Amino acid sequence: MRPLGWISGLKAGGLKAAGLLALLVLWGLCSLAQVPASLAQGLDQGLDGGQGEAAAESAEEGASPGTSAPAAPPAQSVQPDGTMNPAWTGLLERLALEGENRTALIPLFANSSLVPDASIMGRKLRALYKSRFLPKPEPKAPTGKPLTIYDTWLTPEWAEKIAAFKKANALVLEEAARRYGTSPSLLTAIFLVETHLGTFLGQRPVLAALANLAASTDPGAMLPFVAEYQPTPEQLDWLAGRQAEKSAWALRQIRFFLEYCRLNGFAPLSLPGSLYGAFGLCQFTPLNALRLGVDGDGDGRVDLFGVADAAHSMGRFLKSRGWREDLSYQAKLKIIRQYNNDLLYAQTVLAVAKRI
Ligand SMILES: [Ca+2]
Repeated sequence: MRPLGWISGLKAGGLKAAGLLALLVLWGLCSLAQVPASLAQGLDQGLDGGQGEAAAESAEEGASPGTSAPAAPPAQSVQPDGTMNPAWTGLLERLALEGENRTALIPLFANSSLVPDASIMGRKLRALYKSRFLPKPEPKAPTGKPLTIYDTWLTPEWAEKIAAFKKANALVLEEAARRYGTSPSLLTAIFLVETHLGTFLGQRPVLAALANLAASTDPGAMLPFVAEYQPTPEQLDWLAGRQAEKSAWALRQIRFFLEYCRLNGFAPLSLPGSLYGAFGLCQFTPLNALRLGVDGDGDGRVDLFGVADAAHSMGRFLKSRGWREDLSYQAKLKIIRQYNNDLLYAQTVLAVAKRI
């Protein structure tokens, strides 16, 4: 469930927006019995509000190629002197305090694809500031009329791509839909809006996004991102509090992500994700990948970049929230908004699902 994709997709369609998401539970390879006790406790603590964090994408994200397999991230050579950037030192200490093996993490964090980037937290805080303290502009179509859905996806070009996707994946979509009481069209609509049917999976490693969020603990470093709004001291205090929350959230997500990779045989730096560390066709947070991930194709691992596993996992989320095809429009809207709270997002998913 983020959003990497959908905001960026809207940007690609010439529109701007901000979005949110949310999810839960556990199965298949990812049973609690396989998860270390300290992590299992975190998994047990209810809804991952962070799905929304992951979904609040920046329109500054660009597209990356990819289909059912993860796109390879950019250069991953070890830094020239073979050492870890000091920007990660504090983060590794915190991860060690949480039970991670610091020595084992050093080679990972010495990888040059983990580039320190203050703008990841900075953009997040700027979006939060605007949402909290500035009037929210009403999304409008190019005609100037208020939007009721994002019609970016209802073009002949996308209709052709959607039809091809549904045809190519008909069996797995139908199986997942039958198992979880949803429809191939709804699953396809979510994949479309989230990641352009898996062709827009993120530009940086999941770990790079999460590491930068987690390592961002200095409020002073965030000032350049909100200075133009001339925040008051009280507003800056509020932002510092949010920054601390996001950092702690990202630290937990790093642990969930490393566990997801361990359980499913992925190299942590091989998986691309969104600006906020969501990944796969439906843009699950690492926590939700652990809790909801399903090995839909029975190959022994949960690969959320594959259509079968993503479809089953997404279906599982929908079923967990009470989805039935015979629900009213409003009831369906409510469930989709539990995945991504943005109203236009939910309206768009349902509108697309109805038409395809
Ligand atoms: Ca699988």
